[in-house]
Amino acid sequence: MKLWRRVCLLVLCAALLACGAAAAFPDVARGSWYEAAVSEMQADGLLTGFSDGSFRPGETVSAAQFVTIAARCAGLSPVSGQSAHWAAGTMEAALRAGWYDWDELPPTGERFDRPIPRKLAVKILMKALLPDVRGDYSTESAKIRDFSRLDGRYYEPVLAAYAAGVVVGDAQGNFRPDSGLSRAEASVLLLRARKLAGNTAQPPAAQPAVPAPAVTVKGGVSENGWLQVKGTQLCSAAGQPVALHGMSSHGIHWFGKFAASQAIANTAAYGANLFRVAMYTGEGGYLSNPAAVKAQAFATVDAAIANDMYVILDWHILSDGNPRDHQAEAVAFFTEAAARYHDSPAVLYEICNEPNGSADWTRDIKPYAEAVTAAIRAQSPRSIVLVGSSTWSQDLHLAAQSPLAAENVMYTLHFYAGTHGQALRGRIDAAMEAGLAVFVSEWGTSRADGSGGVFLEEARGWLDFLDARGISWANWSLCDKQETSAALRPGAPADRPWTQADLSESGQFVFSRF
Ligand code: DCB
Repeated sequence: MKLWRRVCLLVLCAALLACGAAAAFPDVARGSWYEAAVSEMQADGLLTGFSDGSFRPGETVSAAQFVTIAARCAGLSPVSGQSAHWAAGTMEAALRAGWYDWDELPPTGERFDRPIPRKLAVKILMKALLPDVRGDYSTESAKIRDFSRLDGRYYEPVLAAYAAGVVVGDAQGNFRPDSGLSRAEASVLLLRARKLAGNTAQPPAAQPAVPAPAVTVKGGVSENGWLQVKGTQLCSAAGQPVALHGMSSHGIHWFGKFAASQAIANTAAYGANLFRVAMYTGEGGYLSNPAAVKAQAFATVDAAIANDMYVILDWHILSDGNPRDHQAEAVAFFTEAAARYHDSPAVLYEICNEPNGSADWTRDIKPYAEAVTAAIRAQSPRSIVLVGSSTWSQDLHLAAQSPLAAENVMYTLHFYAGTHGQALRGRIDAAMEAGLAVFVSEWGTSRADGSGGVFLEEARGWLDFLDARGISWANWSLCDKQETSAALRPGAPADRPWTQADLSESGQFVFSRF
């Protein structure tokens, strides 16, 4: 070959490589459970993301998106479609290939942009990639705690998917056939199926390479409705176990801009279904300036509701360590709040952030909690009430010895990964054993003073522990303060969506766990 031809060829190769190596999606968190799957699929040209360069891992995948990616994985080419929808050709090809029936996704397209239910997604991916796998009815159905909710039409593909190890269920062992799935989950599932399909030497029951997402996005208020406590578990109105994951604000009277609509919407976009409104009572907060701080707290609650999130209204006692000192103010405040939100299933009431100092469970906190819970229930009988304990909400064992005689009450445990470990986890297990429902309404990746570290290994251990128990959590805190627990880097904007570069080391880790 002549030299100039070789040079041209080299230049051409370099150009092709440059095009092939697409930039990583800025909203795919490094180290997250889905990162490896998304990058591999992206590298293979199976995922393209949105025109603004984002991948939107927490967004619910639509039927058209799911079928399109499955078609790419299976090498199915589009034919001419029956509607003007962007995916009509691929949908028609999938329909003809028998991946789904016309009544499941009518070719007229009206359901193409709706969330695809998990049962249908699994049917499609099994038909597309692993059509010969079968699962034994009694072996596989025993693995699925909510098998009775699955319509018989989907038995075959779902049992096959469990047998192949493509689907493993959530932390409670549920399949949730009628829920949607996130784009991140869809990528992980499709990649697993694709790998199994391409490697017949691998035994079908092999462990999936990427760990299953534990309880993460479990839908917002419109999906789950009025929450209820059943035994020790927080459940949806329909009685399904639910986990809420989200951020706590810092003190709203200090960091109000990160407790306003755009910041809350940004957090929801990463997959959070919970926001905690930390309304300090002392330190210049509500007790110093009730009208303004209350108005701000309600505006924050409203913004969270507008994003379909559950929202904790937190009476953030801290320097005022004994809740009994301001019981009358708390009763008045929660009476007004519960009257205002009595018809909203979104609002949970955290009535004393962290009692400390000499505050005593039996003498102070329990009677306070009884009075405030009664005031809330007089306005809003079904609302969930979260109760703290002494030693900055670490004395769960004392609450367990003498819990409140009321339904839909949960007990908070707060931890900081650089300070607290096995001893507090042991208290959670003992409290659950005693029948208490536990809610981690505040935790940090730092030490207990909000700085130091970050302690991501410890935090990972803690979250895995919580996930395995279906325990909900809110992370401290959504602000750009110069402290390691802050989820945003100093100077991060509050008036536009965030990129990875706006998130601190803690924020990147925490957001990847929504
Ligand atoms: C809790 C509080 C929360 C506090 C964080 C981190 O307090 F609920 O308000 O947040 O944990 O300490 C910090 C902020 C700082 C701020 C400071 C005072 O991050 O920016 O300056 O509040 O408003 C705890 C929790 C546990 C323990 C101690 C505290 N503990 N504490 O285990 O010793 O002392 O505030």
